[in-house]
Amino acid sequence: LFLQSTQAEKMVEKEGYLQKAKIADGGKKLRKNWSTSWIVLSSRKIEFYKESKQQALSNMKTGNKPESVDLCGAHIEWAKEKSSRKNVFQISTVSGNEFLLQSDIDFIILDWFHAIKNAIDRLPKD
Ligand code: I3S
Repeated sequence: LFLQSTQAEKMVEKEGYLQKAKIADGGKKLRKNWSTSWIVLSSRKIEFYKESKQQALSNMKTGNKPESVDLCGAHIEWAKEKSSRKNVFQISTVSGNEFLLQSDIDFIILDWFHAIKNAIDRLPKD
């Protein structure tokens, strides 16, 4: 069986740098550790790259994979109480992964929040 993702699935909707902290993996709490991540949103997933975009692109050739987050059934909400930082929201996946994303710049975090929320709302819930 030959599987091919559709053009729509591959299309990048938004990309850029944000502060990221993964706080749970498969339902297990993790120690919060903020770092800059290059983030790529497409219709049904978000990819987190640890490196700069340039570094990530060159790593792709060597098969280095980013962390991929399935947005089907995911939740997004503002998470003021989860950090002393301003402008923090949380994404929680069906698989029990939780991520905090943050930017000091209001319009940047608002744009990201709405872009991710729209992507989630367009997807089937399961
Ligand atoms: O929610 P917490 O535990 O106060 O989060 C802080 C810690 O993760 C801290 O690292 P240590 O666990 O090594 O102390 C980070 O450096 C802080 O940035 C975290 O707090 P903020 O409020 O920045 O999310």
